[in-house]
Amino acid sequence: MDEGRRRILHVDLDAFFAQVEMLRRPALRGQPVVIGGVGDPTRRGVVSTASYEARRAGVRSGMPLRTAARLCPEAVFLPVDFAAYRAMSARFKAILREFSEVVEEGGIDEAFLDVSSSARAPEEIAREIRRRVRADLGLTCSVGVAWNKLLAKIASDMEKPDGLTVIRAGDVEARVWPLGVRKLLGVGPKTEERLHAMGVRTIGDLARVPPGALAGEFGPAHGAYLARAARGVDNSPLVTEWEPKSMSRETTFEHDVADRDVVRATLRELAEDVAASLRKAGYRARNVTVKLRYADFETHTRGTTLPAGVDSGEAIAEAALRCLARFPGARDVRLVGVRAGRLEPLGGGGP
Ligand code: TTP
Ligand code: MG
Repeated sequence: MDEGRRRILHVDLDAFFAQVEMLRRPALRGQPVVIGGVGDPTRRGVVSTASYEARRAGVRSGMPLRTAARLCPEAVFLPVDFAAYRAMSARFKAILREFSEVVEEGGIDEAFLDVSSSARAPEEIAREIRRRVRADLGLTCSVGVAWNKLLAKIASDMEKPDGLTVIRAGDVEARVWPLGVRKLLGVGPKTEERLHAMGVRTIGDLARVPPGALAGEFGPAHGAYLARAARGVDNSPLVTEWEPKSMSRETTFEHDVADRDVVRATLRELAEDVAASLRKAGYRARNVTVKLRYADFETHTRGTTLPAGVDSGEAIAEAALRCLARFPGARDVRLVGVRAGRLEPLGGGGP
């Protein structure tokens, strides 16, 4: 490895909720297991996660439980037990903190560690973390090692489950460029769609687009970010305090939009993304706010407070659509955003 002195690890538990359930029910090991909602595929709810056996049948996080049952009828369905996952997450994070003082908690089952100041090789630290997580918690994780967060996160995903992947200087072209653009931090479904429309499918394709063209398409800040990210360049520091106040998504339309049906459909998609982030981090939101920026850049928000915390795309979309109805109509919209606020942690602390 090279590119300066930074040594960053990204550690991510494999099929986290499913592994916790398998610890309690060893008979489930090796079986297709789907965690989500109340654990009944005939009732409403989406897949939180699925064991790798169920993934082989096409089951994915975020799809309706009903769809999962159709794809994988033999799967065992279980309800989400957030208190158990949160307790396991705390033990996992405590292990990681033994290996570095600089830890960024990326979510319930993942973290970045800066091990630059350690005398030991980062691969060796990664191996020991994997041993400890297995011995103390009975869980497998995947670890990525690189010289920045962007590449460490890509690396941890490359050989899942139970993988250890090191990206070294000179590896970016051969190992990162063939991957789809969606693997880059900050490339969501909207950006991916726009890149596909430009004929850019892999990270390598993106690296070959002149940075000026990306700035023209995505604006100077995001364009420059994409150009650097495609080359594996990322100097962002670890963020060591992590307690979110809100989670939000927004998108700028390629052309200003007058049609409220288009704005509504976009709000629904953004609400789904926000809801997935909430569920992943283990929060419910008591407040939903919609932001509209008009063609003349004037920006307004409308928010609503909910009687109880929500974390489903449907509930957030419904609140967002009620907010949308309170904006004066008939103006061209340039940007739309959804924010979930007043977050309440699940399973401890919250209701
Ligand atoms: P991930 O790390 O994205 O997924 P995973 O650990 O289940 O599988 P892997 O890392 O091996 O690909 O998310 C961690 C947990 O967060 C996951 O077990 C369940 C929860 N989660 C949701 O509840 N909803 C979601 O949409 C996602 C992506 C995750
Ligand atoms: Mg995981």
